[in-house]
Amino acid sequence: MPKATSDAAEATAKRGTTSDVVVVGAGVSGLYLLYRLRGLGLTVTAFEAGSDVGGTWYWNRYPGCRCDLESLEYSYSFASDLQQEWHWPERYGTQPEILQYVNHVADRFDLRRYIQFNTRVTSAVFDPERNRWTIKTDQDDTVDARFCIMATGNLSTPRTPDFPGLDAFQGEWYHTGLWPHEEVDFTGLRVGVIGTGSSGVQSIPHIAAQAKHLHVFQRTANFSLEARNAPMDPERERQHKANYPAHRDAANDTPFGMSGHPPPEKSALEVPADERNQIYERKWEQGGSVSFLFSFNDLLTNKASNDTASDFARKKIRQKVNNPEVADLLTPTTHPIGTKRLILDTNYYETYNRDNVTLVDVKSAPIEEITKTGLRTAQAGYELDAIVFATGFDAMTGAMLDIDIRVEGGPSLKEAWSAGPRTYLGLMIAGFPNLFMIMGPGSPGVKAQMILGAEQHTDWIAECLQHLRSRELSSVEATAKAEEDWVIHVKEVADSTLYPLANSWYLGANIPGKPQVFMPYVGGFGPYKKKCDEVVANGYEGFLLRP
Ligand code: NA7
Repeated sequence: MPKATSDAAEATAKRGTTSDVVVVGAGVSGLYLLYRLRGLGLTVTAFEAGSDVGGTWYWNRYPGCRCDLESLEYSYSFASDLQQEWHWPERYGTQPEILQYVNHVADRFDLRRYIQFNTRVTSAVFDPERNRWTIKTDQDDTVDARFCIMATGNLSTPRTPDFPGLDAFQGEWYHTGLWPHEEVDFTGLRVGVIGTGSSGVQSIPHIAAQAKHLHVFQRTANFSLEARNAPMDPERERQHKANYPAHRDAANDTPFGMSGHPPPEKSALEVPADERNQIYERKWEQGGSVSFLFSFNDLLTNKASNDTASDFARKKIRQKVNNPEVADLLTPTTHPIGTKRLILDTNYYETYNRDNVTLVDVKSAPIEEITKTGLRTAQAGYELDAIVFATGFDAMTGAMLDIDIRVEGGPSLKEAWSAGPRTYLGLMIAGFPNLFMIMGPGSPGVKAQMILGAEQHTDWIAECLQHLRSRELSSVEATAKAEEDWVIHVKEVADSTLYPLANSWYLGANIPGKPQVFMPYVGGFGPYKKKCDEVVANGYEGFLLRP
């Protein structure tokens, strides 16, 4: 692995220097920002809490961790040579492969030199007199910058529920989102996994294969489809690469930012049951969540249509799980399919047919405490040598709210967002000039292919900074009216879908006390991108540009 920390960047920041831009985070968004903004001749300082690049792919090292979007899509489009030369060995990238790719990008474009690693930004304060941000870190750096860009990620603040007793637990415990860099060996151990979202579902088959016994503590049964991962088909790769620009263009015009899935034209209720099931069966065989949800055009907007897809997926679960009581528990009943992140798995349900795996329902009998030797639910005690928290993240707002962001003499971001996040386009916040977000709440964010989203936001910001520079303007800020209208629009669009029917992290429902506001924009990546482009064409409509 190349040397992570750039001495030059560290020395520069410690001096209390100035920079045109400070970027917070060196995941896939932060790296492209560095590439793009350095290309404009701007000085950029980036801070990263981890010891290396990668963001999500740096932190989430749990066994079985893999992207749920196909690698040929989930990759950067900005450099033609890069996308032609990089070979993805499998249909879906594993965490180590994606991390290797992100490292390759950092080296190939010589981006490490601008990043100070092992450094967490603690505050960002804007001085309206000087139109500049002062950014401070936990390593005593102070940087004075014209612009601050939060590339802090949507799922980057891991959350461990505050069960009493964890401090006294005598075994080892882990969070999937903060996994150790060294391999964790569960051989011969009694292990408990808490949580059955993507991280739990991906890791459970791997942990079960090692552990002496695995208890899975499930609160909500989720829908999971077979990923049907496989080695990359060379012909598929050749064809995709031969048409890469067309694939990327097409992706820009789709709801999820993914090419190769023609939008369905029919409602699920327009076709007879036999034909409908054949379509689901075909999509099921293909694998992949976008493909399945694109079986019909109303699966995420019409409950009766969705019921047909949900029932199909429920039947599949029952076919795979031998014990009918366990199958019952694993069958989702609380939300329509697709309204929580649809999971892709390999051998998840089959894992419950193993003798060394026990499913525990912690909805009917919640976990009450972690004991010295395991945990106790309202019903029983469990002896465990290791506990894995696959309990998710303070999504979309957690990382930004962990930083003390404020304007001198004005409210802090915490105050501005006390009733839930408010943004214009998920790019800027009224009252916080020259502060940008990459895929903030109110943008498609997690609901689209994230690398495409990162590129689209970065390109938009880069153009905006160029616009300011060419007109000798020094600040840009979302107007309160534009923000208010956008917040209303994001809510209206969400309310026209089935998404709000699920207690999901899209809504903040997984964090006790978090305001429940539907955070991603679900009007589709294509329409969202068009809106961002129109705003520019109309002279930065909804933004105040100041000399
Ligand atoms: P998720 O999807 O938020 O899943 C977290 C899981 O942990 C979920 O099953 C939760 O149940 C469960 N959980 C959380 N708190 C508790 C408590 N207190 N007791 C029992 N169970 C609990 O996080 P992931 O890391 O799996 O995935 C996040 C995203 O990463 C994923 O959507 C992909 O986009 C990639 P709940 O459903 O809240 O009842």
